[in-house]
Amino acid sequence: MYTQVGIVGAGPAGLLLSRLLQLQGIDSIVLESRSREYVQERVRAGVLEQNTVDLLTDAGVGERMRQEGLVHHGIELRFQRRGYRIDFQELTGRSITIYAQAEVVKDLIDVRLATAGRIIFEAADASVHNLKGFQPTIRITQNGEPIEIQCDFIAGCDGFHGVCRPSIPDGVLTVYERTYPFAWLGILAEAPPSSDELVYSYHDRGFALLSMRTPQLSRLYLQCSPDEEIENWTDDRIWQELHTRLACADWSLTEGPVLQKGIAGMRSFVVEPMQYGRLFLAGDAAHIVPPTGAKGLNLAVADVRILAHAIAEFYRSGRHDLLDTYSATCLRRVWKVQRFSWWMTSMLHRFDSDNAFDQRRQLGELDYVTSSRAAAQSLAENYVGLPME
Ligand code: RFL
Ligand code: PHB
Repeated sequence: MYTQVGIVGAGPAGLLLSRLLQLQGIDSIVLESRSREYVQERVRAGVLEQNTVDLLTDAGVGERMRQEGLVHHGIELRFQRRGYRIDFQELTGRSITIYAQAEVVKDLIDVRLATAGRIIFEAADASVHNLKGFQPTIRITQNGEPIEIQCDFIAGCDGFHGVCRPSIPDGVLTVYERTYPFAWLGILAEAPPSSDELVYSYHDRGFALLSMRTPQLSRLYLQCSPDEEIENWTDDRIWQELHTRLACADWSLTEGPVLQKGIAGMRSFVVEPMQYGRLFLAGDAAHIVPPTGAKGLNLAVADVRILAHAIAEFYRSGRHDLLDTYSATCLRRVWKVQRFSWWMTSMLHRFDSDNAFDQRRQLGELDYVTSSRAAAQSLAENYVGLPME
């Protein structure tokens, strides 16, 4: 089997890349280890930057997002039982859209399958070979049969636990990493969101976040210990803790049946460079941000936009300078987004190692961000998404 671009992973990065290439007349095959149902139901991100919304719209996958997505013009920062709004529209003229990652994935799969796109689900034992040669290959097993796919390029869009990044020989990549001494316990609840906009709350007992998916579905998070067992968190205990940490004057939290719950660890992670020979890493395969800035999905989208453009230019003109500079181009944005995600995380979470000074300093920072236009504008500019270069 031959394809111009072999794409490992049918997350947002791999699927969007496949769509952007198709629009340039470039053929690809997407190889995914999980089933279609699994990737379409996975509960993940929910916040789309305006850049992401614009790109999905331009790629012809914006229709349902425009109808069902919730456009938000700000967020609330809450501390010491008071809420302070950061008005994105006024500070930046831009907005964000709440639309679940699973819906983005569904829309992309639908459009690819409707346009003769090739996606192989439940592709087992993926491995990548001959990365420095002119024709790298991907091997998989499908229904017990081995398959080899010859490619001009391979896109490693297989997430943090994928096979592409570990296939790069030792000594090539430099890893930059920070783990955080806490995790997020997240729930999806059948309850109308208790606020029109997202609420990020700093509390003595730890961070809490109120988000949403639809006018009927709330998504809520609590900072917890990374070795916490989900079994120890009954629904009652979760709601109790949310009430405490989100408490605010003249406001109440609406409860509802918990449909899903889970715990996710937090890390900041980058590899440099994001390419090796004809293998290009994109999205979580190359970098992870803690979720506090809502950037992971948006950063994956920014990578594949640059990669699709570089590959298209190569086929159009034979020029490979954009491919050669792919990693450097992406990393400029990656590090700015890493800084923002780390900063939001540090400002809003309780660290066990913090002393009374650190807590006062955090409150000073929250007071500054919510009272200085310059500081609020900096948060807003990053949250809605830095301009695409
Ligand atoms: P994905 O989505 O992990 O997709 C990778 C795909 O590759 C497949 N795969 C393989 N396929 C074949 N062979 C193999 N050996 C394979 N190994 C893996 C996987 O099954 C999967 O389908 O990576 P991608 O495309 O780079 O997308 C990244 C985003 O998913 C991620 O950054 C975001 O979900 C992060 N994130 C958030 N990002 C935002 O922009 N806004 C948010 O509000 C936001 N909230 C979140 C988040 C991530 C969270 N968790 C669970 C980590 C909230 C949470 C709780
Ligand atoms: C979400 O809705 O899942 C969400 C929102 C904002 C974040 C992280 C996750 O910062």
